[in-house]
Amino acid sequence: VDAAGQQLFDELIAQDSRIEPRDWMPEAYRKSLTRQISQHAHSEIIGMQPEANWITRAPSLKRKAILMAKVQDEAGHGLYLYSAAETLGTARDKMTEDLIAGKARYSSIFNYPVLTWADIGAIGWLVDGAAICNQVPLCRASYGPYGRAMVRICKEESFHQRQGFEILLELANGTQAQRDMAQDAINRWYAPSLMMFGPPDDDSPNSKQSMAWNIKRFSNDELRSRFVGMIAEQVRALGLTLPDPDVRFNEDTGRWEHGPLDWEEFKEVLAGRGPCNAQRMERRREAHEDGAWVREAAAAYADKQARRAAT
Ligand code: FAQ
Repeated sequence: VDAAGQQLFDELIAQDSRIEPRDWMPEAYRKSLTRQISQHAHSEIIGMQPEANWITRAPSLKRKAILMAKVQDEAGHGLYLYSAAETLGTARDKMTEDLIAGKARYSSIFNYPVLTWADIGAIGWLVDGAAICNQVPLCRASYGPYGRAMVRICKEESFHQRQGFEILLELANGTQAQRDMAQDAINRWYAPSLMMFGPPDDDSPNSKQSMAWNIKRFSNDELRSRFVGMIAEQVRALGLTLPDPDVRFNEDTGRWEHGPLDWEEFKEVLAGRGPCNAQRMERRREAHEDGAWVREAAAAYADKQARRAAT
């Protein structure tokens, strides 16, 4: 341990200042951040799949263009986050290898199937909504490159959320069949979106240390409760309902409450046994193999440029 480095690090954290890549930092801080940021990057990249599958089936040219732009935004977020993670010393190739090998985590939410067009609305509204709730506080994360990346990402996510809400609003104002389709999508995406915030506080091994390091600012349950309050209000504008009779604002605690979640299902999904885990991983591996020639060509080009510059 570098005693002077540790002291400076502790002071910066105590002042709620930022740690930058050049600064000394404890190995455990570096490791935990690399873990969280790389998982976040993988989620953005795997998260492209459920929506990309619907680009050809979007109901109009305008909807296709909007959905394509959203999926491209997710790719951008992924690349941005891999770059942030790389500043901690792990190469992007290594992170990708870990993902391909099935050794790395990505968000549980992307292992659920997207069955109808209304699901694209529900994903935008609920999944991007949960992402924003979780990520706005991360804009103040103590690690500079991560916090700064979050600022831009949150701006784009807000736009995605509006996009999803607007799809649901149009369906909610449509025929009975369209309203039913929207309600069904909300029913299926509600619980998985609440699980995006991670396990309950008493079962969240990383929270305490991450909060002490000013990476996380709120606990998993606190953020989940905020999100429930947000969607409980918004669902009324849709004239639809949340599939949870226990949602209520508790005047005494000042917090929103929800019914029990199936944490066994969450564990199954994390263990790789969710409805779409195998398909998502297979598709990601295929894309990696199919893209090999692009990486080789880019490397050959960089080599050529370097050789030219040297002569
Ligand atoms: N899925 O001790 P904690 C998006 C793991 S948004 C899978 O509470 P922590 C946008 C956790 O990693 C989605 N694994 O952990 C988009 C840990 O495992 P480990 C991505 C989960 O880190 C929208 C273990 O459980 N967002 O992509 C999940 O303190 C539409 C114990 O948990 C982020 O990644 C889960 N839901 O808190 C894209 C946000 N929850 O590593 C496309 C940044 C927990 O010890 C389309 N991340 N685990 O083996 C975070 O805020 C945190 O990492 C949490 C978890 C809150 C996810």
